[in-house]
Amino acid sequence: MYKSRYLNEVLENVKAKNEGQKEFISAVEEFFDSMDFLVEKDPNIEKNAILERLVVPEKVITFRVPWVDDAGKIRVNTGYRVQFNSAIGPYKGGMRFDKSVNLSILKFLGFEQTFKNSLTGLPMGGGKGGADFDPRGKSDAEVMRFCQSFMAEFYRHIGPNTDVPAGDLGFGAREIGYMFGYYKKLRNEFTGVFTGKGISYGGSLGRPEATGYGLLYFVAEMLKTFKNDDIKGKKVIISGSGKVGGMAAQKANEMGANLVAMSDIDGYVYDPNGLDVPYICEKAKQKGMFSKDYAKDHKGVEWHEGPHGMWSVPCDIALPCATQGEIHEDDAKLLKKNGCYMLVEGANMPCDVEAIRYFNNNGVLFAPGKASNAGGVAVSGLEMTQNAIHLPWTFEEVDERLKQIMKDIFKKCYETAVKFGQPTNIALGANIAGFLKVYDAMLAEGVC
Ligand code: 2IT
Repeated sequence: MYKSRYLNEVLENVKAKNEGQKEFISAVEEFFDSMDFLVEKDPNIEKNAILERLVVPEKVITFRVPWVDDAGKIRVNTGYRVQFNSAIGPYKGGMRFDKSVNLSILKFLGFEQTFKNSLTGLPMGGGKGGADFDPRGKSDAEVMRFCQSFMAEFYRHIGPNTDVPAGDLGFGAREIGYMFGYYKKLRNEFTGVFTGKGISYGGSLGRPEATGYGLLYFVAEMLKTFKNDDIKGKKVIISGSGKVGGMAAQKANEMGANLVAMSDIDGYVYDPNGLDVPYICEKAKQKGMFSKDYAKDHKGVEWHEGPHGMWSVPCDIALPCATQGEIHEDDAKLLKKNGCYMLVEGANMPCDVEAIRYFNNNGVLFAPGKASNAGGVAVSGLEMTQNAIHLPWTFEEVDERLKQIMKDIFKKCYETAVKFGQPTNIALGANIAGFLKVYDAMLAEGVC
């Protein structure tokens, strides 16, 4: 229950209209926790039905994706794009290829993306898409045929000033290349309609590193502001050995952190003396997985089955970088009990709403992905700029801009949290600061 009658009414309606969509409802609830500090102070939000409009995607596109596998068998998947909000710029956000993909997950991600993109300060609206297609174990030819069939419908709905997709889980450089190539053919034009592209055809240096590096730049700001400290020697744990986790491990190591535990899909490894980070980064890059090999190749380090047990490991700072819904209230309690005083999200909503409430009420500094993992989409925005001016920037130039953007995002969140009398509540700061820009644009643009 919220203090505000308006919020309770809108949430009830969201629940009734989105029955069974638990990820989406949970994202709205988390956002409304923060809105409860704002809506009664500003009656224009209700008067203009801003929240009722914000919780409904502007457009949802669903389509059939038929394709032929290597054995000649015809297969069918479902393709999606949720074009959530375009008040401040063209729809922008990643594509996810995974068996678990459904409308609830994509709506939750698109909703989050709207505020994340707003926080970057760049002109990007929110969107998310993908398919219930698992590229793992598929040949390159199968993935290409799938991507081309997907694009045969998708090309109608995207464009550099309409909707600019990018990667997410299961959707990397290979998928982006095939999609971009087919878009170019169908449209007969070479435009920056995807970000995360290869360098040879318009990609940005620093994009693969951006989410993980940006996360650590954000952690540095948190430590400086709240603890007058830095990450040197701090015990850090990271979940997920994908693009985000791998790059986060690399940057944490470079900044002098002591990475004591890390997980992949199979399990996790823990070494209180610190893990061999170059080994992990190399293995993760080659195979996506590292933990079983790590335990074989490093004497005295045990492999633990299943990634979830890692939240019981003593640490100072936890960086969940795998996927949504990894950390529940019980895990949050265990983390706190074992000394964790800061949790910064690298994935999108790895903590559920109860875990977030627990952190905020129990003195564990918490930062939500929509602020702390915004480095990826921020550098996507920089890729769009480079495409528009037809000029590539150096890695150093991009990295410097990324650092500044992450500092600015933290500052916006922190100053907003302070303004609302909750100086350590970065989730509140992120939600309100991200919201205010979108709200302002929606008011200016009228009812549309
Ligand atoms: O969750 C995210 O911010 C992304 N998957 C990146 C989106 C993008 O457009 O680069």
